[in-house]
Amino acid sequence: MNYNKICVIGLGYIGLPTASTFAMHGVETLGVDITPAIIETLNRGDIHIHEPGLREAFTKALQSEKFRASLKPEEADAFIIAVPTPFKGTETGSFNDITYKLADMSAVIAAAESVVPYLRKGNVVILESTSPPRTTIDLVAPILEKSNLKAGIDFHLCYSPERVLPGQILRELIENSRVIGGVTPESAKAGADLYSIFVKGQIIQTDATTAEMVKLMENTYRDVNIAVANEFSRLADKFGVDVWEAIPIANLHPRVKILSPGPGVGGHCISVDPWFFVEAAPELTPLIYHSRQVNDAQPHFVVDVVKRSLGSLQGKKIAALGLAYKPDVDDLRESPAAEVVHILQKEGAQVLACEPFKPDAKLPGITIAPTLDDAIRDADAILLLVRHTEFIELTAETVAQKTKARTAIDTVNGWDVAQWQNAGFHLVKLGSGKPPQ
Ligand code: SAJ
Repeated sequence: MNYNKICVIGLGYIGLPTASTFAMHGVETLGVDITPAIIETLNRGDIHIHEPGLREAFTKALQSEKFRASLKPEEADAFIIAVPTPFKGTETGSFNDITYKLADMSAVIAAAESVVPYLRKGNVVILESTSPPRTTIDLVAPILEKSNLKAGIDFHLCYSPERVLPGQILRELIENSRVIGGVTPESAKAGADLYSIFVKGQIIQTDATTAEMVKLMENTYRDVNIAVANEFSRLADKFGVDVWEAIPIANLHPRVKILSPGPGVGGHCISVDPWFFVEAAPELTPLIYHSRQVNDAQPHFVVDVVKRSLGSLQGKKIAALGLAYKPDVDDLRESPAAEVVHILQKEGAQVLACEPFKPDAKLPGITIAPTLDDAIRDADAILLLVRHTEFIELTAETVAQKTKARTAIDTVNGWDVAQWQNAGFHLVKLGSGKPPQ
C-alpha cells in the first residue's frame, strides 16, 4: 500500500516521536491532540516533552515541511491512535478477596470517535495504546464502524503496541522488532507496509488480540520478575546474604535472568499494564495480582528500613535523592520514590527531596530542594531512591563534607558500603544482608 498522508492521534511520549519519525521519512504527517497548548507549542517549533533526540527529530520533521499539528484529524491514508490508557482514579473492581484497578479507556474511545467522520474505504487504522485484551475487536472496531464501513472489509484495522524504552525512544522506534496484529491477515499486511517505512527491526504479523496480549505479557513478565527480585532482597536480609552479590551469581546460569530489587515499580507501563490482565480475568491471575501487591508494598518496606535505621521517624530530617520513576529520566509518573517520601512524611519525618532532572517539579505535599547540597545540608539521613548517574558518581568523602548526616540508606545498590563507612557514614543497603536492627 502507498501512504502519502497519515494522522497520528495523541502527541505524547509515543505519538510525537512516531509522528516526527514518519515525517522525517517523507510521509505527510498530521499530528493531532486535544490539548490546545500542545498544538500551539508544536506549531511554534517547540516541544513539550523531554526525550533525548526528540528536539532534533522534531526540528528535522518541521524543516521537511511534512509535519503539522492540529486539534482535529483530517482525511488521510492511515490513522495511528497513541493516546494514554491509565487506570481509573478511584473506581475499582473486585473478585473474591481481591480489589483491582480498572483501565480508563476514555481517551481511546474519544480518539476512535474523532476518526469516524474522516474514515474512508481503504484506510488503515492502528491502535498503539496499551489496552486490555480484545480492545481492538470489541471496543475500537464497533466505534469505527459507525462510519458504515466494515473493519477488515472496507478498511484495515490493527493493533501494534509501542515497545520503546523511555530515554531511548527515537532509536528503539526504528531498531526494535514490531508486532502488527490485524483483524484480518490483509489488515496486518497493510499495517506492516506502513511501519516498514522506518522500522529496521523485524516486523511480525499476527492477529490483533495476540498483539495485545504480547504487549501485556512483556510488561507483566517484567513486573513479576521484579517482584521476585524484591522478595529475594527481603529473604537475603533475613538470612544475612547480600542479594546484590547473589543475583549476579544466579544470573550466570544460562537460563536465569533475575532483575533488580529496588524501592518499587513505577512509570506508566509496568505498574499499570498487569492490571489489564487482572481486570480481564481476575480468576486466572493470582500470580500477576500478588506480584503487583509485592511491588506496590515495596515503598512501605523501604520506609520500615529507614525507620529501623533511625530508631524513629518523628521529626527526623531526611534528604530523599531522586523522585523520578527510574534512573536518568525526568518522568515522575507513578514513582515509587515519591510514594516513599509521602509515607515517610505521614510517619512524622521532614523530607527534602532532590530531583536533578526536574528541580522545579510540583508534586503535592513534596518539597524539592533547589540543589543536592541544599537537600543534604541539615539532614539526619540521606536516602538514595533513584539510581541517577549523578547520585551514583557522588563520592562519600565529598558528601560527608556537605552534610551533618552520618546515616545513609541505599535502596538501589548505588553506593559502595566500604567507601561510605570509611567516610564516616553508617550505610544501610536494602537487601545487603545487614538490615538495621
Ligand atoms: N525496575 C526495577 N528493577 C529492575 C528494572 C526496573 O525495580 O530491574 C523498576 C524501575 O525503576 C521502574 C519500573 O521498574 O520504576 C519500570 O521501569 P522499566 O525500565 O522496567 O520499564 P519502563 O516502564 O520504562 O518501560 C517498559 C519497557 N518494557 C519492557 O522492558 C518489557 C518498554 O520496552 C515498554 O515500551 C514500556 O514499558 C511501555 O511503554 O510499555
